[in-house]
Amino acid sequence: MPFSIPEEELMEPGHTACHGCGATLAMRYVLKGMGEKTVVSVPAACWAVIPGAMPNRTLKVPMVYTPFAATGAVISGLRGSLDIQGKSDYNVVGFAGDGGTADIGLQSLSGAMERGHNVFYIMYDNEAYMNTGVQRSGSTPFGAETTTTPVGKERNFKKQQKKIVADLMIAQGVPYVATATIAYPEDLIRKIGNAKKISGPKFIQILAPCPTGWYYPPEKSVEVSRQAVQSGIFPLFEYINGSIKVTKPSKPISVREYVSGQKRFAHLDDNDIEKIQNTVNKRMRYLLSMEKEGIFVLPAQ
Ligand SMILES: Cc1ncc(C[n+]2csc(CCOP(=O)(O)OP(=O)(O)O)c2C)c(N)n1
Repeated sequence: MPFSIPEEELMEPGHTACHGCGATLAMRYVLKGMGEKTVVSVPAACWAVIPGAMPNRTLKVPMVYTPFAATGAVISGLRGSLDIQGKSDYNVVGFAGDGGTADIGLQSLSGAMERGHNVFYIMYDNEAYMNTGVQRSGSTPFGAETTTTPVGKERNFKKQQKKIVADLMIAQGVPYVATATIAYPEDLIRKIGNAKKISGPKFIQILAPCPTGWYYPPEKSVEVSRQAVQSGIFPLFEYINGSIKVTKPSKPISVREYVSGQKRFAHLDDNDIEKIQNTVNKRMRYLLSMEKEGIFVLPAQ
């Protein structure tokens, strides 16, 4: 069946984000996929300030602000209260940054998913704590410079690998897990549509490039996001109940090309880039083997 992007906009102009903010497009596309019967919960993050102050608000749907660590708990409660009110047709969406997901909110997220609530958790992944000034998170990739991993003479860039929260969600039995990015809106919105068909917890990780923290020109956000997919740095996949479908890059590029446009990687030498390329190749091979073999996990329920 032909797929078309819904015309209705649930995000209005006038937000307070930086120029070129990938996270604003992520929210816009997520809401297009969700529709107006949606309640969003946002923890401390860029998106806590992006909608602006009352009475000026960017979003046409209700939004609940939560403490940094609490998104999973709050969406569990929202689901329960809407169901009691007979509003089970409303989508409950947690929309949190990578710091609020991979680090401080992980226990709350994991608990909500384990309890099996019928909720969506969207991790918008700009790969650092951007709202407070580009500090490293568990989701910052190996090699990146941040304000807490300043390169200097010691080459003190981030030495740990990116924590892949989507894999953690699969491992704990979440029935729907996908990755998406703002360069491919049809893919993103289609995945929201597929997730809506599943009753239970759903987790989608959206790469949302950040010109302010990745140090590239703001007009390049969509291009950088596309390069992340085409280089294999951020593979797109959709996992439903044991089966995973991986999108093979249509016009593959090298890791070198991806990192060369972002100043957060400017210090990397040939060895570092080769190390990242090897990791990317191995990860893609792993995902493709999972696509072939299927993934066995104990179902959550
Ligand atoms: C318990 C607690 N610790 C620290 C903060 C300060 N704080 C507010 S937003 C933020 C960064 C959020 O980073 P992330 O979740 O990655 O979202 P982003 O800002 O990148 O959108 C931090 C550290 C806070 N609000 N609450």
